[in-house]
Amino acid sequence: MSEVVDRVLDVVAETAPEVREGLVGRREYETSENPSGEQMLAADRYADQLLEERLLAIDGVASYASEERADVVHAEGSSADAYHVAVDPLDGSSNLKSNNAMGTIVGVYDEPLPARGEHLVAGAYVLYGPITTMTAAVHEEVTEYVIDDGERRVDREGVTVPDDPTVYGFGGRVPDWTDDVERFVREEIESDDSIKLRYGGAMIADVNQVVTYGGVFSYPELQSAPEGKLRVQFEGNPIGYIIESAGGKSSNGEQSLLSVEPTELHQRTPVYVGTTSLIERLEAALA
Ligand code: AHM
Ligand code: MG
Repeated sequence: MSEVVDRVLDVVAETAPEVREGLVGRREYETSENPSGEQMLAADRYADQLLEERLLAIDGVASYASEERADVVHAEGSSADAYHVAVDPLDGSSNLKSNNAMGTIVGVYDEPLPARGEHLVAGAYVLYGPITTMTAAVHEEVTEYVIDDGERRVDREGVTVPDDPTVYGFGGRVPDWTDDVERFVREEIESDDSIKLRYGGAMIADVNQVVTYGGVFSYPELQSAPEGKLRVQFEGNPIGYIIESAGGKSSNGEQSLLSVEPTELHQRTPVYVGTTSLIERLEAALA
């Protein structure tokens, strides 16, 4: 297992500088939509193609699924105990227009997709910020790497989500929040003068603030979209796995994101992740 996971993380690190450099000149929208009905950028497609080709070439990877393609792509002749990789090639790509942060998300599952997050053996995200970093959870240990010239160099081992919440970011339009979500934000977060708003429109960048400072990131249930916006396989599960491995908590409002039973590859879910005590209070408020 470890060699395949290591190789996946190496390939993602090797590819990250190319994804980053490829952003230049790929800011325009394409005519086609992704399977979630969202417009794709040339940059989304470019990152997806690079990652598909390279991850499927790894001995021990049986299949590749991505937010940008309708169906799972299978490797030829892989063994029954091989792994299944789910990728959001360019998370937060609408930030490209305004030149703000974005990420790449990867989940390595030991079951064919769609699968519950409990079948993850590793989760990782690359953050294209001022520095390109990768945060990876393997064997429930979280490590932050700096990616330099396609190599990952350990920057911080044993990463944990701080116990004292400092930042929060909730997606969706406030008038579209449900009453329970709005009440929780008003009464339990905004009334606490040690917590401040941080919302940048790219989950990875916002989640990395929560991992760094403590707090909560959410794309919640909405009145117009009870399942929210983010997808179970590509976003909710890998981020839930990383946050839980770092001692935080993930939830769909009722239970751990990792326990959600998916019936469709592109299924959506409300996402609440962060400092354990805050997510526990949130689950109580939404119950
Ligand atoms: P994407 O994967 O298509 O980029 O969509 C997911 C992104 C998240 O990174 C982010 O949290 C959310 O969409 C932002 O949505 P909004 O623009 O509605 O705030
Ligand atoms: Mg995404």
